[in-house]
Amino acid sequence: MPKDIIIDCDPGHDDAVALLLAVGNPAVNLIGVTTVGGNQSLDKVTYNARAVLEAAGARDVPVHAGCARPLVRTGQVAAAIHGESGLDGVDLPRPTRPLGEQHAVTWLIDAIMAREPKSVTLVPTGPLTNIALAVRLAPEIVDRVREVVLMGGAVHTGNSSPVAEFNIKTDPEAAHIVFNEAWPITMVGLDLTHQALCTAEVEARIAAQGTALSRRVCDMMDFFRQAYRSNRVFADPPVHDPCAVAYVIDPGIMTTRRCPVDIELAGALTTGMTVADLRAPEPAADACATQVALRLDVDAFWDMVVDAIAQAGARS
Ligand SMILES: [Ca+2]
Repeated sequence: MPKDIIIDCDPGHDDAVALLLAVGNPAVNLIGVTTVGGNQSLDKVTYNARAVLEAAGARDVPVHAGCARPLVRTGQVAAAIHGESGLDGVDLPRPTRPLGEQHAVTWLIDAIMAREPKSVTLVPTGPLTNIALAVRLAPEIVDRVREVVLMGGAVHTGNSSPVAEFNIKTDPEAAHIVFNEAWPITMVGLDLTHQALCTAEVEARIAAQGTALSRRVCDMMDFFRQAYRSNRVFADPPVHDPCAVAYVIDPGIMTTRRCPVDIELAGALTTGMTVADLRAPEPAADACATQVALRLDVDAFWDMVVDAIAQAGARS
């Protein structure tokens, strides 16, 4: 049985690849997509999510727009990395499926509560605003969700600041809420995603598929590579968000370490840091609900992503 997942995202070049991995891999069933202001404004990322699904031939997947800004702070978009549109460098088809009318937060709650307990996995790949509001509005979802597998945070590094990752730094109060609930959380952070580099070799494998979708993915990756070369010390772009989907598909694709994680809210230099306590030996699963992802099987990851783009490209 494929696992039911909901991707809560802010596309975003790497969010787009996360959507394609979910659409093209038979081990997961993408029951819906929710959007949140992050990499760009809510309107832009919501349009991008719908356009990516259109390009992937996934017109049956509902999209609901959520929160336009963080709970407390002023949002800051990542235009240097993702461009003015949030998904610069690629020409995508216009979405044909209308945007869902319901707010993402109430849709998330309804979708979780309407299904069997422990059947829905939440995969947030943007700021955690929607998830935090959902859990405050309907705390009963904590016990109903199978697990939360999120892209965000980092144990040993940062990108939005020296020690904080963009999704968490954008809405640290929301992250604080989400990380302090009792549901199982796997934090797929920068320690891992910086290993998921889209090299020229990987891109050549995608290009060789020769579909309209594969050409669009290559356009996206070309822009993303240039953005990372211009703004960061990367020769190839780290494709963060599909790593979280990959963990849901096959947890064996990465090495994880169970440890307490909390979110810094009041640091002079460290606000938005995911403070992971690695001092003690690894706790048992029943003693600690959070784990952090550390090592990626890079070859297996790209095999999975390349194959999903081929599957989605063949049907679109
Ligand atoms: Ca994202």
